[in-house]
This record gives sequence, C-alpha cells and structure tokens, in this order.
Amino acid sequence: MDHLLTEDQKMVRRTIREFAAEKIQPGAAERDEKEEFPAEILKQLGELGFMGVTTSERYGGAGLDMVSYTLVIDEISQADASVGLIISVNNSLICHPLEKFGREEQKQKWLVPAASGKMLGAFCLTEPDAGSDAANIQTMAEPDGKGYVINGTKNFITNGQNCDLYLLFAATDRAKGVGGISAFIVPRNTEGLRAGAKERKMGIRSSDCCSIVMEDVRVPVENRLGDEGMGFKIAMTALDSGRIGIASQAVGVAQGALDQAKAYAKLRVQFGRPIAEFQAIQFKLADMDVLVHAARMLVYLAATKKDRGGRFTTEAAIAKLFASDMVLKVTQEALQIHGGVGYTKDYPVERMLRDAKVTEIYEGTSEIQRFIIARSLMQD
Ligand code: COS
Repeated sequence: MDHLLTEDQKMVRRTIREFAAEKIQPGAAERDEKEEFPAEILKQLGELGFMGVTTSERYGGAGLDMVSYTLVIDEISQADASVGLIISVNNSLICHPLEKFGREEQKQKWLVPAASGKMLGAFCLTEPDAGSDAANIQTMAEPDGKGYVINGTKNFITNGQNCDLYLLFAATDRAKGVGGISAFIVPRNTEGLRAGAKERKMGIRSSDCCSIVMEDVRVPVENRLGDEGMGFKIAMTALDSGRIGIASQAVGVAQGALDQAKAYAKLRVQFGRPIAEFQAIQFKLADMDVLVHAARMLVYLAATKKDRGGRFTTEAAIAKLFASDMVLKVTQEALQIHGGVGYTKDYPVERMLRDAKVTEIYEGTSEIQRFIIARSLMQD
C-alpha cells in the first residue's frame, strides 16, 4: 500500500515503527502476564503527539489526517495490541468528540491536556443492560438547578482505573428515548464516582477495564458536551471513528502474527529443511498476507472517506467487520505454523490470538456491524 501513502504519512509510520520496536515491543509479553498498565509508554507517546493524532495543533494534537492515525494504531498494535487500544480510545472516543462537539472553554480545559498526553480519557457508554442496545442506558442525570446529579453504573470501561476524565452518557429525559441522552465530561476524582475492580480478561490484559459506579455525582452544566439530548449522536459519531481505530488494531495484530509466523517458518527445520520451503506452509502465509492486505485497504478506504468529509459510518463498519474476522483467522494460522511452541508463552502468537478475539466484540460487535451495513444497503 506504500504507493497510496504520501511522504508525510510514510514519515509518521517510520517514526512510530521505530518507537514501537524500541519501546513497546520489548515489554509486551511481561505487561500482558502481569496485567501492567503501560503508563511510561503513554507518557512518551503523548510527547510524540500520538495521544491526539488528528486533533488540531492548536488544541495540543498532531494535526494529522485519519490515514496517518490508522498507521499509528496499526504499527503500535503489531508490537502490543493493549497499547493500541488505549491510544485508540483516547484519540477516537475522547479527543475526536471533544473537538467536534466541545465549546472553546471545554476544548481548552479538557481537549488540550487529553490530546497532548497530560490527561487520559475513558468512554463510558456501556451498561449492564445496554451493550449492543446502546440507547437503553439507565444511568440518569437529573437537573438540580446548578447542573446535574448522576446515578448509575457503567461497565467494561477501558482506561477506567487509569484515566483522568470520563466522557459519560446518561439519560436526561427518559421519555424522549434516544433523543433524551446527554454527554458529560466527568473528572475521575469527582465525589460519588468510584471505579470498580479490574476485569480479568482473556486478552488485551495490560489495558485496564472496569465498571464505574456513580452515586449522586454532581456535574456542573458547563461539563455537558453538546446540547441536552445530543448524547446518542455524539456517542455514535465517536464510535464511527473508533471502529476505524479497532479495525487498524486488528490489522496490526494480524501483521504482527504474520511476521512472527514467517520468521519461525524460516527457522524451524523438519524433514531436513525449513518448513518455509513446504508449499503447505507457503500457501498458508500467502493466504494470511492477502487477508491482511485486504483488511488494510478497507481501513484505508474508511479513513480516506473520513479525511474527505461526510458520513463514513458504513465504511467504518465494513472495515471493522472484515478486519476483526480476518485477525482471528490470521492469528490462528500463525499459531498453527508454530505448532506446539505456538501454544506456549515462549512465543508471542498465543497472546496475539487472545488479543484478537475482542476486536469482534468491543466498539460494536460483528453482529452490530452487519446490522449497520445491511441497513445502509436497504436504504440505497
Ligand atoms: N452518526 C451520527 N448519528 C447517528 C449515527 C452515526 N453513526 N448512528 C445513529 N445516529 C443517529 C440517527 O440518525 C438517529 O437520529 P434521528 O433520530 O435524529 O434520526 C439516532 O442516532 C438514533 O439512531 P438509530 O435509530 O440508528 O438507533 P438504534 O437504537 O437503532 O441503534 C445501533 C443503532 C444498533 C447501530 C447502535 O445502538 C449501536 O451502534 N450499538 C452498538 C453500540 C456499541 O458499539 N457499543 C460499544 C460501546 S464502546 S466499547
């Protein structure tokens, strides 16, 4: 895909590739094992401008395009998918909606630190009874004259324990359904808000994920993002970008697994020669390469559509659906090529396979992506 990239985009990719090889990849297995949050890496990524890749420079970001953003997530995820996720959430689900929907004072107060890596954000939409049915949120934000009093529980919140601010969605008028949901910026140390225990996950283990419980959490009116009732649209708009980020993450994990499988096949000798010389293995590698290329192209199509303006909901859903299905196939084949050692923690492919699964689940399951794609087909 190199011929599709500008010199600037290639330079971004070179920078993040070098950083990932030197600073992210070496500790990835240990962080996964210990479920250790990569705080120091995030600080350095912030200094390089990668916490707000597409955020304009005047708000502390790098001011780059969406294609560059996908390259950043792709390269990071080749080294460590957990870091890829943390960065993707802060970029797509925090900085993007703050820039698009925030008032100038909100941007100065929250976006500038979030985009420059001084604050980390978490996106609080999901609830025990509102997963795929995101409009069914039960968390209530009741006006109290000065602002709002929020009560409710969120779950599966990425960055929940380590963030500085939450972008939180709550119903301000339940009778209005989807049109009665509003978005709020809530600092983590707000009284009445508590982060629950860290989920013990199958993969993406160095990114923390927990529930958030709110009991009479008071939020001033100036912390409402957008008008009352705009929350659902803000969430869906953020998720459109988020899905491109997750698709890029899947492409990165798959590329990482393919590279590992290729290297191992060249080294592993059976029947007197490296297994890479057997057509059975070469064909597997060829099929994996085709899948990674195809997914990366779909990511590129979605990102360029966003860069050119206009709605890209369907393109993002197509990229995420294909890439998350693809990464499972590719990581399974990579492990198969490794044989017995692939099933051990001595090689990174087992981690990559565990990390891959969740791309079919978070930021909209594959079933939701199919629903979005089918609905758009029916509207044609
Ligand atoms: N961008 C802008 N606006 C959007 C939008 C988008 N991508 N998607 C929906 N909207 C708007 C619609 O235009 C509609 O507005 P109007 O009433 O003014 O027409 C409103 O939001 C309601 O949309 P819709 O009718 O599509 O809502 P549904 O309840 O049918 O929900 C799905 C649609 C299923 C697509 C949505 O709930 C969804 O994405 N669910 C998955 C949630 C998710 O990804 N969770 C993961 C959380 S983060 S790990």
